[in-house]
Amino acid sequence: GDEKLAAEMPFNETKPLEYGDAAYTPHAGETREPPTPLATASTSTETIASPKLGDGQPDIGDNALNRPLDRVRVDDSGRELTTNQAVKVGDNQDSLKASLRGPTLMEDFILREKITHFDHERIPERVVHARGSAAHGYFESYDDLSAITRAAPFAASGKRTPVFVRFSTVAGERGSADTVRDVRGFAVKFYTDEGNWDLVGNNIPVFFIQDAMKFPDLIHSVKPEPNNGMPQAASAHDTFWDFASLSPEITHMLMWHLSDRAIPRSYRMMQGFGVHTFRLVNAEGQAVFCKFHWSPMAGTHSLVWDEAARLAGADPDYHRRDLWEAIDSGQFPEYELGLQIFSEEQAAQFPFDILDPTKLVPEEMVPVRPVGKMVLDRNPDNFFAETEQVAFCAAHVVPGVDFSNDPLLQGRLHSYIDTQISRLGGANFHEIPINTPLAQIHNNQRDGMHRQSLNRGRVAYDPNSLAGGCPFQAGARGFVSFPEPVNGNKVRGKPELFAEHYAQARLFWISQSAIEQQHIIGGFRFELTRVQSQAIRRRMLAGLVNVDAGLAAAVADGLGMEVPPPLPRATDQPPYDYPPSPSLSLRARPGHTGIRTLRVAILVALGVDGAQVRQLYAALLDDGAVPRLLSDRIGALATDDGAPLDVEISFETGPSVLWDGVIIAGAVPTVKGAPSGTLLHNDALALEFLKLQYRHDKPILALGSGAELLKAARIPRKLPHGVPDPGVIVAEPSDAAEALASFKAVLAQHRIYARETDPPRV
Ligand code: HDD
Repeated sequence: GDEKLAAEMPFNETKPLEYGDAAYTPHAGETREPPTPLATASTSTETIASPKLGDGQPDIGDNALNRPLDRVRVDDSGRELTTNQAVKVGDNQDSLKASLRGPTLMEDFILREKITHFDHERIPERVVHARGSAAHGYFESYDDLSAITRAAPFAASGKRTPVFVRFSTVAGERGSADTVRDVRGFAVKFYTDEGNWDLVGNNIPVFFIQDAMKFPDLIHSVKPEPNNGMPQAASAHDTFWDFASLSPEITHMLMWHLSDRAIPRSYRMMQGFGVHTFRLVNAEGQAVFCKFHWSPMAGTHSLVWDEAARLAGADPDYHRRDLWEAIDSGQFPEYELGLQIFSEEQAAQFPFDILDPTKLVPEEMVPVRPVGKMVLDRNPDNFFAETEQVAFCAAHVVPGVDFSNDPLLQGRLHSYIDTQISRLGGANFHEIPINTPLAQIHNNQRDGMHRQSLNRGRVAYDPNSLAGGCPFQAGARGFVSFPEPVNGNKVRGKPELFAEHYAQARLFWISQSAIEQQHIIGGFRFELTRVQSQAIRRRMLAGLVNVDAGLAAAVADGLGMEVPPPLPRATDQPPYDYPPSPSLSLRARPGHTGIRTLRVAILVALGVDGAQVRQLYAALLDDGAVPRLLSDRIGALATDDGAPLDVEISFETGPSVLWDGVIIAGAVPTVKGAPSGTLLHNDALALEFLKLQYRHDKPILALGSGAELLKAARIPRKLPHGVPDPGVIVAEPSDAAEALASFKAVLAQHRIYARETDPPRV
């Protein structure tokens, strides 16, 4: 009966059911065809003919929330100042007083409005990931993946879905430095045709803990200690390592956290991972397991620790600026999305549990299939409105993507929405423009703080007849949870394979290059040196013995300690012996962008060869690099050919850590007043600049008399084991073109790690 009725009498046209007694009650999972084809957000306009709402043709199909962000953009150019009630303000300098030297009047609503608004400008920062930077862009699917998933972004080859991406550090407060040692957040909001999908990941594919129950403890341990609020944005303190040394499940994550992954060169040069095992579901309801991988086209590159620490002072906004400038200059960051897809049966064979977020699926076991690319091509208009107010929620999925029972993920499904309510001041945070889906929102949720939408009509309940049953259930067109059978007793506990904590930590360790291993040892040494409690250091070393005896010995040596006996293992099962996985090394992804966006300092001074500097500068620009002229002070610099050079940055404002490579220009001592021979050799800042370029493994090109400055800075031309350093290039001005080519080749590799000794030579 109901179905026949629906077919004959379309909803929303005449509302035939409104006064009848055939009130329609949808059943769980029931689906009906909509009366008119589902139109897209931008074109749909439904006519409402109910006499109760008048006979106009309101645009009710066009959800005001979904119009482009233009509707909330404000441009003040050419406009007069107003209050928030749009009353024009004549004087924005002086408050209203009872005579010039008298008290300010309570009546001054303009002053009070301005101050009141100011008093409330801040919202609580995120409890984790407070410090972040974001950009708009799109995701483009390479293929039609509908055989695997019905998720809208993968529906067709070449299909584009808008995205907003926020990168972040975890532990630091909103104003903390970008380059601290930390995990980086990699959160992507896909505005799909079928609603918002948030893939809230990190730049490391595993996590510290196995169960959401422990998240508050983990975070309390790493955040500044609660008695004195120190240290800021650092894990190198007793409470974190106390927690770590008592939670052996953390071991695999620690190997990544102490590696160069935790000090990326740029948000543009790090991977991203969904971490958990997810499910992809196709239109037939068939499901596979999936791990999400983002890989940067610019390759994976990192800072070195000494550099990262100095950068925190030289430019606390280093990563934020890098992202902004790259997009601003049209060098759009790109990442390829890859999927590791596997079946229940495969999962059952793995030597680890796929529900355990401290384990990864080695690429040798399941290859990563590239399925699309993401391009970030637009900076936000307003940091607060977009980057700060964007609300990612691990529970935001669309039809075609589903969860697994990973107990960490399950807890996240609750936490994110909950935190937004306190952070963004109420349940309507989905109406903040940056959070609003492009797809239509239609439901019977109403009211609450800061409600924006003007839901029409008197019906805000379901089932109803007065609104013709609208909005009605979408049934199979809607989100249908994968019907995984569940059986068993309620328990608090873990599956047995969760108790094995070291095999994949060891896998990571043996997959690193020698220099990467040295950096991990250095990371442990630094952090544990900061730890004051001997007992914590000892417990930590005891855990490392279970990863690798050599690692434990090297860290113990750095701390002046004996290697303790190994920490007892939590399971009697022998750990699985993984072969090395080369893809776990940062070296596995050198990138395809050459020297684009890399920053090159050209050191100049009075007496420099002007024509040559101009040539070098132009050649680097041509390749998309960012050359800048540096000297002891800025401004015009006379040169031999009469045309002055414009020195852009001084050593004190542009210290070495801000540059990926350096060129020392040669002198031509024909300029009046110029010193003959070596330039800048009396400037300690210039010498320090070169030493740090060397210590941080960056390429150095010295032309002509520039070689003298290298000598003055005592830069060795040979690597520690005696062969020539490919990144210290010295050439006569006549060979400048060839030398520049060698310099660019080394620069594209970023660093000459073979230079490193412990302690450093320079
Ligand atoms: Fe989380 C923010 C990533 C575990 C609770 N998380 C947050 C952000 C990222 C991640 C990238 C910042 C989003 C943004 O830019 O706004 N979190 C992860 C990953 C995890 C993880 C990859 C493990 C695989 N998180 C995790 C757990 C819990 C939370 C287990 C709680 C049980 N995370 C939150 C939060 C935050 C958050 C408290 C703080 C601010 C926010 O959500 O919006 O809900």
